[in-house]
Amino acid sequence: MPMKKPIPGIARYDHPAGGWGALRATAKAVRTQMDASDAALTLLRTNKPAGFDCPGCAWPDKEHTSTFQFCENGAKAVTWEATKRRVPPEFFAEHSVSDLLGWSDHDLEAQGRLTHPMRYDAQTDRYLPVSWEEAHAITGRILQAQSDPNAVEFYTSGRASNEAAFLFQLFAREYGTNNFPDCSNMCHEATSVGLPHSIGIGKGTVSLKDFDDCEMIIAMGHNPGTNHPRMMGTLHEVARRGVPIVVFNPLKERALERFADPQNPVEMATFSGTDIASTYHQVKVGGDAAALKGIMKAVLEIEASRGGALDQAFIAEHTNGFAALKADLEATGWDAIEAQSGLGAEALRRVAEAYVKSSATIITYGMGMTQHATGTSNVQQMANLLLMRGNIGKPGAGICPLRGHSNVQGDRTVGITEKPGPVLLKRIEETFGFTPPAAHGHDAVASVKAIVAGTARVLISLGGNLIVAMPDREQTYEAMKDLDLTVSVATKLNRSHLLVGREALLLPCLGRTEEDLQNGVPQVVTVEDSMSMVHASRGKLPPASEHLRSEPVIVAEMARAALPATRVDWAAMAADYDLIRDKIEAVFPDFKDFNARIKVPGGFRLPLAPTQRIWNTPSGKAEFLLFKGLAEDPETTDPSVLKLTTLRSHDQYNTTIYGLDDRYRGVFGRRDVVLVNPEDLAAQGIEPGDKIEVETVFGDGRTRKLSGFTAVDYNIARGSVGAYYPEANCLVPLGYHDPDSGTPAYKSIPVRIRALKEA
Ligand SMILES: Nc1nc2c(c(=O)[nH]1)N[C@H]1C(S)=C(S)[C@@H](COP(=O)(O)OP(=O)(O)OC[C@H]3O[C@@H](n4cnc5c(=O)[nH]c(N)nc54)[C@H](O)[C@@H]3O)O[C@H]1N2
Ligand SMILES: Nc1nc2c(c(=O)[nH]1)N[C@H]1C(S)=C(S)[C@@H](COP(=O)(O)OP(=O)(O)OC[C@H]3O[C@@H](n4cnc5c(=O)[nH]c(N)nc54)[C@H](O)[C@@H]3O)O[C@H]1N2
Ligand SMILES: [Mo]
Repeated sequence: MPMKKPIPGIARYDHPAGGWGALRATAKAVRTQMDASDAALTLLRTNKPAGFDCPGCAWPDKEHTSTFQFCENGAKAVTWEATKRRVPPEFFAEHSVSDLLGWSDHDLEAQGRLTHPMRYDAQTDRYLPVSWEEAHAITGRILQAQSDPNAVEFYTSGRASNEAAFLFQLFAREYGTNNFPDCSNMCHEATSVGLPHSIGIGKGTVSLKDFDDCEMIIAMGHNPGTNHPRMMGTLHEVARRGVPIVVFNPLKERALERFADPQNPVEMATFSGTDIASTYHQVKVGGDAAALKGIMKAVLEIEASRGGALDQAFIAEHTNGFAALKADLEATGWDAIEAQSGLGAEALRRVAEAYVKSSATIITYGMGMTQHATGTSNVQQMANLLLMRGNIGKPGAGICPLRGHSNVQGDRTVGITEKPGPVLLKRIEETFGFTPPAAHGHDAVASVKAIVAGTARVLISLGGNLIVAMPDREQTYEAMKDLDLTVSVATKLNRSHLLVGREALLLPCLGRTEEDLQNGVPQVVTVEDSMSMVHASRGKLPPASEHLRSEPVIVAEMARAALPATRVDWAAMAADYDLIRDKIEAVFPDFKDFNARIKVPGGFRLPLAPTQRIWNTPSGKAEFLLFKGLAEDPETTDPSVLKLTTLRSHDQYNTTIYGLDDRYRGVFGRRDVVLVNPEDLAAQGIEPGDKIEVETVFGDGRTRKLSGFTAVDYNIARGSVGAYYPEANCLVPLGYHDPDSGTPAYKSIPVRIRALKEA
């Protein structure tokens, strides 16, 4: 066999994930990459309950002690915020906005923390310092000048605390709009929209305790070794109990194969690890619905042949729609299931055998399931499978979406929703004495479409990097220039801040790690994790600059400036966050005794009716919901069309790029790669290491290309290719999204690849 030519930066990673590699990487990141402040280092070293909620992920904390020392990506998230580096006004004096637009995402954020409020000056093409008062006066003036409140978009990124998010939605609603584009719209909206129809609530139903009691886990479309590192401790324990963990993922993700727990002295001393997945199914990108339908069909076969596979009593008492599901599954052929999922009928039947043996199963899932044109139905198919055996509302069982940002779930809970229901509107009116708008507003896709169409005039962003996170930047970058105003509340500089409107304000805020004093009194904020636990978070570190203000204060001051006739006592709430929480409780009764209950370490759990087998659906029952056919994307008979999925590397947090390695996938020092199955490479006449062009096949008359990336032969399902987000976002059409949840189909874009001719 001819020797394979090496590809620069591409190697194999054969060690277990975690282990010494993670400890070494943590040490390196903290010391060199991040330039962490001394105070942050002390905090990480002590490994005591840190007081603030880790901004890294939304997985709950077991004893409520954040063990950053052992969580590589938690430590990175903290030190990235608690860096010594600063971006003062002198930085902006030196670099024009046009210059900075030429920098990489990594370089922009790596400059450090923003220190002063800044205002864009078109004459010099620079951000210049501005006082807080003047900045808010500009916002106030421009908002008051709008003839239609629906021309303003209020974007929330999921790091915002409950308190900041609650004030933000109050501001927007008193101003007169429900335009709430939200990072959730790019993330778990399919869960928020899909699960209420199935089980009556748009959230997960399991608690950490259920992982102690479960007899099987089905893990679909998530990569916890990188994105939910604290979950690895849980999976490691479950695997060591001998519980089957069945994985569905087009890529072989190292941490799902084998993991060494840095807190396990034996594994560390012996350089060993634990197998996590009991079986690993490399489903095709966009083949999960077919795989789920296959498993359900096989459960029905078992029921027909020997009985005992279905929980008949549960189905009869608690559900609707089973007969229709059964008829649909019986009418679905195995050949089609195999073709669409890329998995064999026998493999899916084995999953069904294991599933009917388990009396308590949890399904965990992430973006691999939601970011599809059928994201909402995909989520509902997982609920169907669970309902067949009564796996909701009993110990050790349930559905477990892995949320993204550390408070994305909480932001939704406290009112960030573009489609407010009558109860929410009534309670806001009763509590604050103004009538909030009832008409539905914009989600993320609708807001970006409105920016492109020119009907949106103002974008106010509470954190995040909206325009880089969203699809189709060729259209959106240009459209931003025409806005009357962009306001960005942020900790660090990113590209969205450089896409300035006619007026642009960059407002630096405290991060979660930093002490928040109001009138000398330390304030706490609250967050809700993936398992509906609400708890307090209290920053400890000294603020990065004396000019920073907290997010609740910034929102309250903006609101006061924009709403001269306001009914809300913004100043009082900004001075004492207990008062914000009193109002949250008044609007959302589930937060009863809010201030008292967050004093208990670990906080409290919001009520989850399905855990009591109470179904808040119109029928009062859980619903089996059909997925029509098997295809998640428009069907094509052209074998040269592949499905591109966009991925996070191990060294990034969404659009924040910490570094250029993706250690577990064996990619080092670069991100300009496209991961392709070797047979697909051969079929297209491409050699591993060739420079290629990727082109979207969408048929809306636009050309979307990514050129010059290197093809890497990779262990990925046939017909599927992978590339990193956000680089690949230029290939995602803004118009290609789940119609129910508005989630862009970031995880299955039809593309063609071809080798570029050597120049
Ligand atoms: N360190 C770190 N932590 C993070 C983040 C981060 O960027 N960095 N981001 C946070 C946020 S906002 C979120 S939403 C979460 C994201 O956490 P994840 O949901 O884990 O997100 P992704 O990395 O996008 O990829 C998910 C996995 O889906 C697989 N996949 C891709 N396409 C398909 C498919 O069609 N079917 C199936 N079954 N699998 C597929 C990919 O191979 C990958 O393993 O993590 C949060 N935590
Ligand atoms: N192709 C593709 N695109 C995707 C995805 C994908 O998988 N593939 N994933 C989608 C998902 S799941 C998500 S959640 C979105 C993420 O979209 P966003 O949430 O909009 O993006 P982030 O990259 O998390 O935002 C990073 C910025 O947040 C700011 N920031 C950090 N901490 C704080 C803070 O404490 N307060 C404030 N005010 N600002 C802060 C910093 O300025 C930083 O630059 O991207 C989506 N886009
Ligand atoms: Mo997310």
